[in-house]
Amino acid sequence: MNIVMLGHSNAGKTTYIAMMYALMRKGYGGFKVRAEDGALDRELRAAADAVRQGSYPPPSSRREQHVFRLSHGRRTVAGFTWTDYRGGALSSRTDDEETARVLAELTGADGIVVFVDAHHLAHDDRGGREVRRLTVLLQRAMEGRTSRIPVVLAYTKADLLTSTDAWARATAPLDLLQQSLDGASMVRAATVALSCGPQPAGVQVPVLWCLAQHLSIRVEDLEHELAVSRRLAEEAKNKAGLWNSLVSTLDGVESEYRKWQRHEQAAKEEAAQLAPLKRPAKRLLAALDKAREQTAPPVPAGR
Ligand SMILES: Nc1nc2c(ncn2[C@@H]2O[C@H](COP(=O)(O)OP(=O)(O)O)[C@@H](O)[C@H]2O)c(=O)[nH]1
Ligand SMILES: [Mg+2]
Repeated sequence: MNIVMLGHSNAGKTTYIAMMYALMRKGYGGFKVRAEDGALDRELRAAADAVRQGSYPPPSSRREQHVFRLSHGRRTVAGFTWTDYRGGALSSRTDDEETARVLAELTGADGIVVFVDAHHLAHDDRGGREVRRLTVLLQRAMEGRTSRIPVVLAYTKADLLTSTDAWARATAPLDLLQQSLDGASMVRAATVALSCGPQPAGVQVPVLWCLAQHLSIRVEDLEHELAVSRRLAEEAKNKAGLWNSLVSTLDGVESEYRKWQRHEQAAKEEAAQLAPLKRPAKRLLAALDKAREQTAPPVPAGR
């Protein structure tokens, strides 16, 4: 599972990953996230400590990919990577090659978290123009999708926005993006207000949304495949008989008995894949509900 962070530089991506890691490492709703790599573990924890004390990570421009493991109790639920996508693709001076690269990144993703700087949007007119490119890129990436994907729109630096008025200004430029995400049949969209500082808020929502929805989609797909295999097995079983076997052998086609066995085997394999996923998927959704309850919605009342 690959989750991609997308957002202009200074939106708060690096800060988020540090805070998210520190909080999820301690655990939430029974789930824990751990970096396999000890150096990464230390780096992210140190960064989170710094953020809590009000100093933020130094900017960097590399594409970084962190490898994490999600566990519940002593069981590993899933491995996932978290990609900090920092290219020039969001700037106005970008070229086709860079655009193609970010589109490929988004197309291949299993979850996307879009970061927008709520404070910047509320207080600087340039913010609106900057999110336009983000909107176009995401719309293009979602257009050709054939599989479902969780997408989170995260308003960062929510702690700096104190009035409903400021929120209205911050969210207005994202109206179009919000609408197209809500309307896209392949997208499971969520919106969240994030504070990553001494008093963190909403931090669990993006990661839990992506993990819970991705796992649920996987469960639904497997349940569907299992139902189909079982039906096909049943149909073949009813048609199987000595006469059919004989005729099939003479005609050189697969007999109903063979079909029955084949679909039975497929069903068995699908059921085996499904069983260990069902419970964690359900529990993740419960943890997500709890995280969302504790978060103030970014959209002002009355909209
Ligand atoms: N007040 C506040 N500032 C934040 C928050 N998150 C990030 N910042 C600020 O935003 C700046 C850029 O953050 P960074 O994580 O480096 O952004 P990135 O370029 O998207 O990785 C930091 O230096 C912080 O000053 C937040 O939740 N609240
Ligand atoms: Mg950064």
